[in-house]
Amino acid sequence: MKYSMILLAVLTAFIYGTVRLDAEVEIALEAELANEMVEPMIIADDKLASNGQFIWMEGAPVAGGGGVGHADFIINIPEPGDYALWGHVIAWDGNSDSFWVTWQPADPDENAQQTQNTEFRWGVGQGAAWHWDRINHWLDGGTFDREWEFDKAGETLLRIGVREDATMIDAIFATTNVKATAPDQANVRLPTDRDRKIQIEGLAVDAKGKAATTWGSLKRAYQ
Ligand SMILES: [Ca+2]
Ligand SMILES: [Ca+2]
Repeated sequence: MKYSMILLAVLTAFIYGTVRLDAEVEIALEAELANEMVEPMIIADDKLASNGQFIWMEGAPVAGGGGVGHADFIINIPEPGDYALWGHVIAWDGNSDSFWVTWQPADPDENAQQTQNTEFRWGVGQGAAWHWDRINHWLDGGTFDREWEFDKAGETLLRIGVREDATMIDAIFATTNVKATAPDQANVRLPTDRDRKIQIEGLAVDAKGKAATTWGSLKRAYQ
């Protein structure tokens, strides 16, 4: 009896330790594999981008412009919890360094391009080469990293909306590591072949097992 208790304690510690090691959910997405895109958000080529492509509203840096078009991503999160997002981006200057970001159902079904709600305004870290930037909200009183709380596992809808043209996004990384403020700490990665396969096929596989998907009206309209 005593030994079995010890064994149970050791096993529990082992399992707990193993679970803790694998605790963070990490999902890597290609921007250009969005479930739906609305122009003038479009796909463009760049040899230096992951998978050779990125998305943007085409435009000249320095100049203004933007405010219309978006990309939608259905992200199937495997467990409830708090999530952070990182974007692999280029932002040339102060006129080309922002997007609107909503992630339902943690965020409401709100069209930030219409409401101009700064809660959903992402001030993208500037840089003329591809780099990671944690998605923040750029409030009038300062810029703060965002976190999204989901009550249950399942489908979520991430929308990246154009705010300023010429801002470029190549890839997105979602993680339950909300503490990390630097890309290395967050273990960010560009999508692998496997990530892309999951992104392309995941929805179809899931849809077979369900009567309807929450955002079933979304199609891969641009393909
Ligand atoms: Ca611009
Ligand atoms: Ca890409």
